[in-house]
Amino acid sequence: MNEKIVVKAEPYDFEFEPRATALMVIDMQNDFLKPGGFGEFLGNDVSLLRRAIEPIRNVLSAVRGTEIKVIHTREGHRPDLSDCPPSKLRRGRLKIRIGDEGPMGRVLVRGQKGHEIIDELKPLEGEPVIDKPGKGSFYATDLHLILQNWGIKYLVITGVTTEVCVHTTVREANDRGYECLVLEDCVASYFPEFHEVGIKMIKAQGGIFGWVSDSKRFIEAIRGLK
Ligand code: C5J
Repeated sequence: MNEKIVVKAEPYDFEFEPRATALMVIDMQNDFLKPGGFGEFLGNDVSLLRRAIEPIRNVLSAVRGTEIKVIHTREGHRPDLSDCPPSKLRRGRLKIRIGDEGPMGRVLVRGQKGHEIIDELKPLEGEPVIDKPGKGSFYATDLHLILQNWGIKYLVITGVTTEVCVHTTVREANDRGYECLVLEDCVASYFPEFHEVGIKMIKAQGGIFGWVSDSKRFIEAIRGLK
């Protein structure tokens, strides 16, 4: 469909072409959302992130079967940790660090249970999963290449955490020329106050990093695409 769809959003309506749009689901992994993972070892209450699961699930089922592409990311490292900066390994002086054995296998290591995307949001065949060593989804990954090959101009952003991997990705995407729409109820933080300010920062100054809407307004806008 060449026609543009309009979503009610802030700071003003977001217009996008479905065939040039990708839905990104960022880092919805056991390590961040389940007890006994990296998020908990950092000292966080991981239950705070669960509020995003149901809205993301609704958006995924609205988007699947339309021209809008779906792409997932996971934060984590090679088993030999050769892609993990020593600064990241040291940071926090944690008792259980990246690469150590935890209840869900080695923490934040690819191939381990903790690194997997949560059961509720498992990727379907044909939906690429980008493994990233950093917070930003573009850094040291082939995300930009895939999006360019698909002709993507617009990104609909969901996932965790609002002020860390979501924000870093939105900022990276913005500098690469993508128009980003963040769905407020589909992103979450261990710190509700950071979530609130993080969302405000995206849409301030005329949408300095992009637009903000929510799952209901987005789903309403794409009703009729299937
Ligand atoms: C964090 C992320 N918070 N996915 N990672 O360490 O936001």
